[in-house]
Amino acid sequence: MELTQDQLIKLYTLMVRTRKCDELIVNALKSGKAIGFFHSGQGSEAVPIGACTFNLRDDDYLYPHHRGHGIGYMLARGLSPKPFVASHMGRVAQDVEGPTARERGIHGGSGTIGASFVLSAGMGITAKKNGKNQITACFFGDGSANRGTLHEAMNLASVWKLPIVWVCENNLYAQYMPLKDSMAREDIADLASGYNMPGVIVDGQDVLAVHEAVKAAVDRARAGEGPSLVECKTYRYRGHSEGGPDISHYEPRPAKELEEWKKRDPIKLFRENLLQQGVLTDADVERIDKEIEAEAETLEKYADECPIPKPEDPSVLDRLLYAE
Ligand SMILES: Cc1ncc(C[n+]2csc(CCOP(=O)(O)OP(=O)(O)O)c2C)c(N)n1
Ligand SMILES: [Mg+2]
Repeated sequence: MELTQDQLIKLYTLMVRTRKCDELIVNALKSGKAIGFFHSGQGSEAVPIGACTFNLRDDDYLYPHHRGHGIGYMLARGLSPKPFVASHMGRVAQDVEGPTARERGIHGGSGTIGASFVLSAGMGITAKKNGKNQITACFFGDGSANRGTLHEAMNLASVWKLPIVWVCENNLYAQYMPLKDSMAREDIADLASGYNMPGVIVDGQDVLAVHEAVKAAVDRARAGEGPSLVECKTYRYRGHSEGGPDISHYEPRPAKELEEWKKRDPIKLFRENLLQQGVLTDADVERIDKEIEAEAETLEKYADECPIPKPEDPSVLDRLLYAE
């Protein structure tokens, strides 16, 4: 099914919102307002937005990738960004409208990368047993693909024809390690043949290409034909985490590489496409930017007023994550 004009505009708007929320946290860390760490996802917004916005049902299960601390997935699933912003400021979100993460099948980001492979296999079994044609979508990075848990989970999923869509956000680095120095093959999609499932490579800067590739994998899983692997080739603009070095091994990451990838920025590419097709006008682009800028300002003020959690409150973790 072709996407409607409204759906195309929604994809564009969600990518811009994802970028803005990410920038908000980066800036808040710099000014000392936010606490803790942050793994920016700037540059790879097309992956969560293209994959999740129109392909998943509300009752599907989802394990997000850690870039942007999952904000793209949350927005694509219709969640409010309030808990995301408040929790990065060390505060507990108040008056949140809309569904919770758990209500939209988001079963967590774990600090242990690669844990989600086996958890997804478990939720794949649940989805199959439920008999309601649900699927499980599992997002992971190129570095995580070197975990042994990938083998256990992908093998079992294939043998039992579990309704799982594996999506790799390949940004060419795992922390400070370039993929070319840590993996025997160049393409993660090649792993699929070892587990007797389809594996495709997609341009991760092209939101429509991501949407289409993941749609085919979701359709296959819902039809009971088993799992598939989609590898999205993308890049991250910022270092591994804020405040840390932006290096490849012990050298700064090549400036030329970043420059080349920025020419194919996913938001810029899609904006140009929509302007060319007449789906958006320059005035629309400006209006969307202004609306999202205003939303970010409101979110920041809102977070300032949210309470700092008390350690004796037993539900504090749940409320920080807004899981319940
Ligand atoms: C099991 C485990 N090993 C190491 C880490 C530390 N760590 C956190 S993110 C990361 C890099 C992951 O790389 P990749 O999967 O490519 O995702 P990216 O950060 O590039 O998006 C590492 C090594 C961890 N959190 N868990
Ligand atoms: Mg990576």
